[in-house]
Amino acid sequence: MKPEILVVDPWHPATLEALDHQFVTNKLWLAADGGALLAACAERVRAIATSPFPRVDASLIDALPKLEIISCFGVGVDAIDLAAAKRRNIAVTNAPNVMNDCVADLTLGLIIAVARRVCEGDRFVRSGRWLTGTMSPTRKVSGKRLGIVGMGRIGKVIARRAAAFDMAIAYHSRGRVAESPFTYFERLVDLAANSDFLVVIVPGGKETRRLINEEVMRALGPDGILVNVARGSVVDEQALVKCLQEGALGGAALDVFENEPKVPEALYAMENVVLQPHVGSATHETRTAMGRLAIDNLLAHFAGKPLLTPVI
Ligand code: 8YV
Repeated sequence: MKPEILVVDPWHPATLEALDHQFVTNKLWLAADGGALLAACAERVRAIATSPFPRVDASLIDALPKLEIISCFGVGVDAIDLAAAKRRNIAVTNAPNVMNDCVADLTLGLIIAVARRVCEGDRFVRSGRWLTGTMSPTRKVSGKRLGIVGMGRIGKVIARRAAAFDMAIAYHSRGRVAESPFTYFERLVDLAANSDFLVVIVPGGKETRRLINEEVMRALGPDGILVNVARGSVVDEQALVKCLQEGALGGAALDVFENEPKVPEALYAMENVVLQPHVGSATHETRTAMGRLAIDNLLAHFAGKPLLTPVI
């Protein structure tokens, strides 16, 4: 008999198909009455399949008495109440590593896009403005100072790519990373003051909430560029808007926002800002690999084998 699971939100389509094949699936986001669906399947559901976006809180976990495992289609588990899961001895898995390349690729793309004003150049051509003028010069990327906030799995891959652009790389992390060849700044504000680009790639959650505050942005300065590919919660969005409006910060490239998919409207009109709809991992190749890993964790659990990528 196939195990019965609750799928909270729509995963990548091919992965959803594979889930349907391997499990009896209850799709919460499709239910007109979510509460009724939960009540109907609660006694049978042994796993939750979720992504980093919907909240898997204590009330959802506690509504499922037979729950054994939560598998997350993504690396960030800040939306899952890990303490509630732990209390019931429920396993939680995520999908790390397989997205490192794509998130790092997009990060370098965003650095170039914002510094070289790639999106603005595209708008310049499409609107016919090139016919009557030339775009003003932009800013060089190669050889500049890159500050990385979070020298974890993805931070390291970003650094590798940036090294090919002859960038001077420094970082701030919870602690110095053993054997890292890059300059370590104990204080984030000092890293910001010594960076042309500041890339944010730390996990979300309480510990990193609004880590990038007004002081950090002012230290980065009027020529500095902030790139956030982590979580919207890590940046104080109001302070960001204010610093950009005042010219205290030179520009920003943002793949994530505090209240996704809502983006502060003030950012829409700023030419020195590049906006993306949280697509760091959103390539066919990476989403397929993430789906495989998320499903393999479920299959390992139900086969009584060790989990591939356990969080707790
Ligand atoms: C999402 C992400 O997983 O992995 C994360 O933490 O934020 C993304 O890669 C992805 O958008 C699918 O929900």
